Amino acid sequence: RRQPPQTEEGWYVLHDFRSIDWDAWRNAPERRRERAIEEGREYLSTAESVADADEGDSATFAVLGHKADLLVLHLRPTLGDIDALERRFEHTALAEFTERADSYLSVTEVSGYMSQEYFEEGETADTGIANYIESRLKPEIPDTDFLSFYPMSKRRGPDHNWYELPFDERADYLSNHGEIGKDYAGRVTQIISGSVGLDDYEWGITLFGDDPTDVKELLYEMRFDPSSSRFAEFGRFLSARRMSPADLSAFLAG
Ligand code: 76R
Repeated sequence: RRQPPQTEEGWYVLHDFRSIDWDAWRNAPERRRERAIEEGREYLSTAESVADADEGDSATFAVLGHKADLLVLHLRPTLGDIDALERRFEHTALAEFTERADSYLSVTEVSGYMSQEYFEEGETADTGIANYIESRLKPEIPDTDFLSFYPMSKRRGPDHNWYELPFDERADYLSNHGEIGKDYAGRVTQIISGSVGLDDYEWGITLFGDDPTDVKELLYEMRFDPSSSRFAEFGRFLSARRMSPADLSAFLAG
């Protein structure tokens, strides 16, 4: 029997990618632009202070390349909270200058591969594990300069099918995978969120670091590890830099 790992879910995660209509922006009268900056800044700083919910986190990023211009990352306890944030943005004067470039919906997740005791003992699990689980389910967005986001799935091919492996084999793969990750502690932090049934791939991977080449080096090393080389299928990759809502005006002015 192929046993699924137990999982526990935490906050919902929305990666909200917007692109700016730069022609419309340049052609708009000064007053409209000022209102867009003011309402955009207000929206972003209110979201970042989590004024709309009891818990969660939000952060703003400037996206590199053609895929989008802005990324607003939201983590909230319910889908209702996420839905309200999406809608509230549409009602700002800034939204008049933006298009939806992309989006990704997922939920923070811990799986029972490494922490079987926690799932077996529940409430009585030792506080080390409980704290670890909590930090995965309710992550604070790390305060780093660089972000890399991509969705991924585990392969279901004729030769390599993740979902037909026995539990213990999957746990071994992930244990080796985790060892590689640990070498990058302090340089790369990740938020792994599950998206089965929520979006097109099975997980959203969001990596944070101050040096983009640390992220590149980690991913390259993982490509050679069997848990990625045999079983990983990737979607699109997006790179972004952290930006303060106060910098919106400079961002738009160029
Ligand atoms: O949480 C843990 O530290 C336990 C070990 C661990 C698990 C179970 C772990 C560690 N990961 C786990 C699960 Mn991971 N992870 C990815 C990617 O680009 C690629 O090749 C893959 C994308 C990265 C970069 C990454 C980083 N991991 C998973 C799963 C779920 C599998 C399932 O449930 O079936 C996916 C999809 C996935 C993908 N992982 C780590 C990292 C890093 C940096 C670590 C070390 C974490 C630390 O020590 O803090």
